[in-house]
Amino acid sequence: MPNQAKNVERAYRLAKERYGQLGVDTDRALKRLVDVSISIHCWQGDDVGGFENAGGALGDGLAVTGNYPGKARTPKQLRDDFEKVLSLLPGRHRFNLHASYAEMNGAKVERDELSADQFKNWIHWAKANKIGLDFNQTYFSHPKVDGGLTLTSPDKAVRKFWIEHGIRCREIGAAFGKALGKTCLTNLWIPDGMKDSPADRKAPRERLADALDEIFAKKLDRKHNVDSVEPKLFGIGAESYTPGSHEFYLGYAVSRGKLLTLDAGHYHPTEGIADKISSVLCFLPEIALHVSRGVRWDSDHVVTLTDELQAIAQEIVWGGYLDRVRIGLDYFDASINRVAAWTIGTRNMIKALLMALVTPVEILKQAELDRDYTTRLALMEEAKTLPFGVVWDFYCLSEEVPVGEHWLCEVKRYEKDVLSKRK
Ligand code: RNT
Ligand code: ZN
Repeated sequence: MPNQAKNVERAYRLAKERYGQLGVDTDRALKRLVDVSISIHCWQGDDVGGFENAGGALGDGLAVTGNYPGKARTPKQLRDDFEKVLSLLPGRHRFNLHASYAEMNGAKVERDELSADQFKNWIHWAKANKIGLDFNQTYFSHPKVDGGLTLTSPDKAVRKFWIEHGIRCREIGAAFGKALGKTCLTNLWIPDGMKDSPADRKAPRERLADALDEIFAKKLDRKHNVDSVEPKLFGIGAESYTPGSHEFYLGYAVSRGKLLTLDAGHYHPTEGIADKISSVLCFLPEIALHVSRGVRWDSDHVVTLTDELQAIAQEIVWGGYLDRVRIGLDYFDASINRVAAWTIGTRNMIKALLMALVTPVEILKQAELDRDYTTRLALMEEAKTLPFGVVWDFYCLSEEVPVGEHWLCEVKRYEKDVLSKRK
């Protein structure tokens, strides 16, 4: 190990010099990066199961495939697994909970009656680990989902139940923010849609807008909680119509002062979210992201270091938007070790941000202003083979987390000692 550290440091000195020739200060890039918190989704740890009822198949537009052993079955196990993940990540990150991760402690509380009481262990744990919490209403995996409909249901009683749930969750979010001194993002996504062509596209959208207005009626201190709405194109069983579409929620967010959550899997298969970032940030002070990887559809594969991921990171960094984009992850793969799935995806997100931070973008932007598109393209391509990996290794070393593939040994050991013993 000491040898490895020495080598990484030596390589870093050379890399720093190389980047310096292009006007990039790698030390400064790392200082910026360490302040970026990724909101890591709890649901990778247990296949979006939650703790309201034991097990329970998913549905309502969501599908998890795979049965790798060792998934977290209790809140304590999920917390232990996530602590393991945190120990493998440079930087300080957040945990993103869903309402279905409430802890009932023997007294079942319905979703329209939830309060911070059911989340006190989460708050306590977050405080002890000095991490922030984010939150989500859970509008799926529940008997009150009315044939795939929640806030858009024509049944008033169904809508009322889910409106109340929305209200309760915002209050829980505010309690998180207040207790932890870190603003909570409460993100609202509903599965509502139609399998086949609807006769009325208008009424469900009008019902949704009204329901949202009721949910958001109470003003909360923006220091404690901010709200976001998450559009989608289609889901399994909702292939023909989604009332909560991109245009719907963009209009809603702009007119009501809400954040918009761009999920990388929620658009047409060849449509990325990177180009949407600077567009919507012309009109919204802040947005949220669900960084994901769709393979042929919104399949929520583990985030890998794709061109799309790099494009997202470039837009955030090169646009100077690091303070206006709440970066969150959203994927779930049950076919591999779940602690590894979390670690791979999050390390990739951080890597992509670092890559963007050490690109000589000022030179690229100047070439563009000079209409010298030849230089822009040439340098963009050369930048791809700069010694980025060395800077990444040095970052992990200085953050005292495993360098390179060494994190995998720790996950394998954890699997052997802990995960494989779970029944
Ligand atoms: C579904 C949305 C939503 C969920 C989570 C579990 O398509 O992306 O964000 O994945 O709420
Ligand atoms: Zn999402």
